[in-house]
Amino acid sequence: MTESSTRPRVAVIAAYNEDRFIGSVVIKTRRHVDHVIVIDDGSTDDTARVAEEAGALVLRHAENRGKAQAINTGLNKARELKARVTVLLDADGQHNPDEIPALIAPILEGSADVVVGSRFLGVRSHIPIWRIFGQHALTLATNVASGIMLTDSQSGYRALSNKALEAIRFRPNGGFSMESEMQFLIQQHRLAVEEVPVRVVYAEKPKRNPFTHGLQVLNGIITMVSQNRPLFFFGVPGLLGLLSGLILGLIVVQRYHAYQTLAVGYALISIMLFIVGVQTLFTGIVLHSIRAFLSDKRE
Ligand SMILES: Nc1nc2c(ncn2[C@@H]2O[C@H](COP(=O)(O)OP(=O)(O)OP(=O)(O)O)[C@@H](O)[C@H]2O)c(=O)[nH]1
Ligand SMILES: [Mg+2]
Repeated sequence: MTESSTRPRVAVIAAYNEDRFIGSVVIKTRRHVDHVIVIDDGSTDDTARVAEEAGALVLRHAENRGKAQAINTGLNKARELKARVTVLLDADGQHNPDEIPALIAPILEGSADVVVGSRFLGVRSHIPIWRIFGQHALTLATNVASGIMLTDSQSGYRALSNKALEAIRFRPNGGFSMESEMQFLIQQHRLAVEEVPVRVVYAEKPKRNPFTHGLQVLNGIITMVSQNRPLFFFGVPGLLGLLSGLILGLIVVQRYHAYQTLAVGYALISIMLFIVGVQTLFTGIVLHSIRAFLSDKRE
């Protein structure tokens, strides 16, 4: 037997006030992995006790620190256990643990570092239409911003190889944009990603306002793209501003030749667009160089 095949399969479940579901989720998950780690994130109900009684290793945050921090705590433990494969799934029963074997297969076969359980790949779940719309909007934003194309950027059902486990650490204040953040980390660390179809259950009403939640994720994506891909974030609008300034300037010159009158207003707008465009583009180039310099120093 090779050393890697004896390493454990670990599941990491972030849970916040999920005592109604966590017991059955842990029991069903234990059928497919060697260790189930539940991070109780300052729940005010019986989540920790139920999870422990169901056979999970429970780590507790004294107060609520958000999903990203909870998953970081769980991944630290998975690293300590030298996990061969780490599965992330939700505590509220929306993910079916019996799909774990299919989810981890590409990792055990060595073809992927990250496997995302996609709700929009072949298998149809009963998902409310407004949710599908919101999910696709966030996926489009995440795909364009990160450069990694997935059909479901927001799925919390994922599996990580040992290499991905070493690379993935979420920003402490990432909150609910951690799924999008993982897509940036996949790009940054050149991890091989695959998607596997999963079926989800939305039996209950959403716990948080989906609109506010969507905006929080979008805010996270904007922060990440400005930090991780400054050339894209500043360069594209800068180039657009610069080009529209140039085009408007050419129109002003053409009209001056035709009518011998200077369209002063348009001329000023064209100069302003040009200057702002050049400045934004240079901001992108400078930040990109600083980022490249810092990452060279880190290596
Ligand atoms: N650690 C931690 N986990 C959380 C927190 N809020 C939610 N979770 C967990 O993260 C997972 C996903 O959260 P949900 O609230 O179900 O998010 P969702 O599935 O997008 O939305 P719903 O349709 O409302 O279920 C669940 O396992 C929750 O228990 C939190 O503040 N801290
Ligand atoms: Mg949920």
